[in-house]
Amino acid sequence: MTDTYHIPAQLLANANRVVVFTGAGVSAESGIPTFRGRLSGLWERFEPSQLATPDAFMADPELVWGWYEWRRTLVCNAKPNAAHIAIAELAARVPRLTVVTQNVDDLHERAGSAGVLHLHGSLNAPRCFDCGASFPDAAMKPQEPDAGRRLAPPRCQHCSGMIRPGVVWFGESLPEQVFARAFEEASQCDLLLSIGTSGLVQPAAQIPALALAAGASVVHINPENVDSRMQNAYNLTGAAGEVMPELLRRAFSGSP
Ligand code: BV8
Ligand code: ZN
Repeated sequence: MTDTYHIPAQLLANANRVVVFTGAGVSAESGIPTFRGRLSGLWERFEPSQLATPDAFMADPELVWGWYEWRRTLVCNAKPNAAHIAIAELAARVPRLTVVTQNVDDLHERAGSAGVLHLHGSLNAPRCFDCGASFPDAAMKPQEPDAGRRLAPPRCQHCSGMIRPGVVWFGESLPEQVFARAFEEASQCDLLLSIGTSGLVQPAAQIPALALAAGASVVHINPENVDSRMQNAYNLTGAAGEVMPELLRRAFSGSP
């Protein structure tokens, strides 16, 4: 039985510039539902187009705001898991580490990662739909988690516009600088760890392929097998909370 960790651990031990690219799967073991999980997909009860678009918010602000507040409450009550912690530890093990996430939770930061690039924004950065003024998080009181609870969004104290979640909705462009920086790091890295993503949402999904095309190796960490027939692409099949600590142990055991 080939030891699937052997090459990924060697690549990690010798890497200079590492990019960690995460999706909803890295937060699954913290109890945050993924988008397409068979059991608890966030979309189970709603279609993306029904909730994660500006039109959906304008059509039914209370449904959309209530759904995001439910998700924000889940995240407030959740804890970073072993994968988030291993990724934070990795920063001290390699010369250069960049964490790029599609997730809107702050579990990477709460595990100790710094400078996380949030391609799709954050649940903790609400802003006025009309004038864009940011809305202090403290003013938002997450309700007890209830996916279907309708909640009227707060109003902006500058222009009384509706406050919206600080996330990137479908049909909205990604934050320019963040996206450019993520692409830059992916095209310059030796190794990209792609953790817990189905790779369906564009343009974020291009990032692992960009790294491969630029000559990096890519390791997919996912309980489901990701198609890695490409040269220099590897699979570590399993839950991130188990695989990541094991990968670091194999790569750095014996080093101080
Ligand atoms: C844009 C924030 C243009 C909000 C999100 C073709 C057809 C139709 C539409 C399009 C198209 N190409 C592009 C588009 C548009 C669209 C798109 O990609 N649609 C998809 C559905 C096809 N893209 C956009 O609209 C983007 N903007 O293109 O703008 C433009 C240009 C100029 C000017 C104006 C506009 C914006 C996309 C951003 C959408 N916002 N999130 C919110 O969170 O509510 S997307 C959201 O879904 C996430 O952020 C993430 O990106 C995505 C979910 O994907 P994953 O993270 O991968 O999660 P998923 O559940 O799918 O998978 C989980 C994985 O984890 C699985 O593989 C599972 O096996 C694994 N897993 C489970 N447990 C574990 C695990 N892994 C490890 N350990 C475990 N324990
Ligand atoms: Zn305003």
